[in-house]
Amino acid sequence: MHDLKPLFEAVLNGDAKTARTLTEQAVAAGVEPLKLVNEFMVPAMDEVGRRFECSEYFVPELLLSARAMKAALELVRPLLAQSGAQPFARVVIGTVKDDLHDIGKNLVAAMFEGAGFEVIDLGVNVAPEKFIETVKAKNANIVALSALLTTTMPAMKTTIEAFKEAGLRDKVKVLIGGAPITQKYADEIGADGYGNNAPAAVIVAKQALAAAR
Ligand code: B12
Repeated sequence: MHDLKPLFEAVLNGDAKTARTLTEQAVAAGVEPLKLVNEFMVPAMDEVGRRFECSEYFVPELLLSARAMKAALELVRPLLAQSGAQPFARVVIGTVKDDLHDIGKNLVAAMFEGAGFEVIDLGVNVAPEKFIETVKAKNANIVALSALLTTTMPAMKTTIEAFKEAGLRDKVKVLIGGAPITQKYADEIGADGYGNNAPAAVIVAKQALAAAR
């Protein structure tokens, strides 16, 4: 049996090269891709989240682990798609209109992927219409909006309003985040959830989905 603890450690330590190599080797040795994700990569990101929560890890470590996770997932994702494994849920994520900050958003996207969500990342400066179009086309259940500027925060409200006008507000859970965002703001604009870091994004997404079921 292949010893896969080093894969867990490579993701936890943010060693993308080793994470990729070990994943390649495990796949070649016939280890089931879903097992790699569920038993080694996701637990590693859970541990990263735990360390972040108790200030043992900070943003640089989070970014490195997220990058290692992405490097390993890139190899596994096509295999998972082939095996017909259903994603936990589908998230459309993007930084709102006129905002070009994407470091936090990328981290949130990687964390969602790590937690088994299918992620459609629209990038930065995303107009409300683009979110709507993509949610429709992909039948997504979650929209995750990121904003880092006080001047672009209102675009979150505009996006939620646009979902209402399109008659789609009941079909998706809208989560928001970014440095200037607060729970109070989320409540004010009628978002379904707010998280102040990437692991929290996954937790609020799961809570929002559970509340809808
Ligand atoms: C890096 C950076 C840039 C880079 C962005 C590079 C990139 N590819 O992202 C560059 C240089 C391009 C940039 C440009 C500008 N920036 Co800037 N930037 C920053 C800086 C230093 C760090 C942001 C960052 O990446 N943080 C690290 C990440 C990991 O944290 P995060 O984004 O907050 O994300 C975490 C959480 O918020 C949460 N989260 C994020 N998104 C989401 C989404 C959901 C759904 C959930 C649940 C959670 C969640 O999870 C993440 C992970 O933990 C901040 C300062 C700061 N301390 O925030 C200023 C800052 C945001 N920028 C600022 C400004 C003013 C600008 C400019 C206007 C500067 C200028 N005059 O040109 C431009 C605007 C460009 C534009 N139109 O967007 C101001 C904003 C002030 C304000 N109150 O609005 C800040 C606060 C700096 C300051 N103190 O003045 N910037």
